[in-house]
Amino acid sequence: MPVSGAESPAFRCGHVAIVGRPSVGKSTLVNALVGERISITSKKPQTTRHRIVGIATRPGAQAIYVDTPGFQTRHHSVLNDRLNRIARDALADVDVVVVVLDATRLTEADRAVVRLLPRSVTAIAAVNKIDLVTDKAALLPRLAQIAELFPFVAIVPISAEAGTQLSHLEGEILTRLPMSAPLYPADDLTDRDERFLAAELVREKIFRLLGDEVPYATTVAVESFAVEGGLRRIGIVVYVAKASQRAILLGEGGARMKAIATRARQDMERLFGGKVFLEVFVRVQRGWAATDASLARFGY
Ligand SMILES: Nc1nc2c(ncn2[C@@H]2O[C@H](COP(=O)(O)OP(=O)(O)OP(=O)(O)O)[C@@H](O)[C@H]2O)c(=O)[nH]1
Ligand SMILES: [Mg+2]
Repeated sequence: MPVSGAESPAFRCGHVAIVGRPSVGKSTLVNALVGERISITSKKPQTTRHRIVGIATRPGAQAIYVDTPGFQTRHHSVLNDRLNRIARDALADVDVVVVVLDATRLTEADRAVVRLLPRSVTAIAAVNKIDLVTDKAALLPRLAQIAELFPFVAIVPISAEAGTQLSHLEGEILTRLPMSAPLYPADDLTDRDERFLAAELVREKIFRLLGDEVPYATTVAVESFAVEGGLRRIGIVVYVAKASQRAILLGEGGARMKAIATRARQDMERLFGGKVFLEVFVRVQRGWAATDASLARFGY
């Protein structure tokens, strides 16, 4: 139900799904549109594992962005199937879909994402990472190629990281939202609580600081979260699938884990606006990603 009704008759509000193949910059875009780092990002594909909402309230409009895991069809696992399902489900009941594409290359995975779109949906193509395109003339044929994929209502070249053309993209989105009172208070930035954000920040540092194997064998859970005045005491458990991964995560004399925890704590302090005392434990939990039932236990 709308939070406030009658005072702004011309208000627009609606849900905007952000979809695309892994690593195209969906979460970076959501963060840029919201103006706060609420969704974690990294160079590694499938960093995002949950549906997470970012809220941006402007004069006359509120966009509720639904960030999703990267949709991919190449690697099959119970977790990947789950991530694809989250991405697919996010397309239901939204007012606008933003398909994020990479200006430097269009792949079969991009086409697979576009095939998920119902024909009737209002879809905008955000062609991201234009800062990496040195030959701007190469952009035009790419945009023409994208126009062939789907009847997009707009195709907007952007750089989510550099902030290029984001207000243009936002304009295209907001004008297509239905007339409605805002669904969230104006200062809400996400639907997720601090516990979730804290766990995600630890997972982000693992994705950023480790190689290609361990992040995918890892999940994170909050064990304790207590607020004492301005101080938050947070205990987080990182689960890995094997003892060898635990050793890699800890690093020599625990140095790697220390770096992960320090960076995660600094980000938490900034995001929550207060001091954080963070403890991180690493436990081996064989098969945490093996079945739907065990994934559900870990919040997937
Ligand atoms: N050069 C450049 N890099 C970008 C841009 N946007 C995002 N990136 C980088 O691309 C990588 C992936 O970004 P994410 O936002 O995590 O991508 P994602 O689509 O959410 O990825 P998944 O959640 O794994 O599906 C990160 O290293 C970002 O810093 C951009 O506009 N330009
Ligand atoms: Mg993401």
